[in-house]
Amino acid sequence: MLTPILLLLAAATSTLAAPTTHTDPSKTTTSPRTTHTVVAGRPGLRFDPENIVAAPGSIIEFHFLPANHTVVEAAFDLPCVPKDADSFFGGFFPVAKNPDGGVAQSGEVFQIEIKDEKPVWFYCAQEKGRHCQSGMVGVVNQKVESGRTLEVFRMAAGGFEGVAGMQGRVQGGWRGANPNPNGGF
Ligand SMILES: [Cu+2]
Repeated sequence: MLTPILLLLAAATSTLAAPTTHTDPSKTTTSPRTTHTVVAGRPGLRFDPENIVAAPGSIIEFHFLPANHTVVEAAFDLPCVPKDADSFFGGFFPVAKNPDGGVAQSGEVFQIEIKDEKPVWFYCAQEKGRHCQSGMVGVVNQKVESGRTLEVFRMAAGGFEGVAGMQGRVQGGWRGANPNPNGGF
């Protein structure tokens, strides 16, 4: 009578263990770390997704569509200016529209690493069209229970006077050739 019980236990154990080894190949690149793709410039002046949950150690990879977007780190209380002198800034990414009507994106991406579980706020510093005020903002790891949410940040951005980039210096991340041209598309 003992043997069937042991077999059942073995079967149950292997079933439980299986999900822990599962990885989603669509969320990885050549790096073993998780990479979250964010597309800047979908119609409506948005980052997509704009509300990201990312574990420490993972990478956020920004892809850029026409016309000329960027990404800058902000503080929650000042939505459309750099957080400080060390804010990440990807530079601007001018991209021409695809004459065939298909999706065009920059040949370069900007990656940041998520170092801890603190919220990371960001915006587009394109002044033509007032992208930040128009709602082109986003967050990694917002804490909803704190009341400091993406919607509050977006509302503050809408009434913010002025917008600033980082004067052409790319910093706080890696900008280079797009390793994942189909990411997010
Ligand atoms: Cu923009």
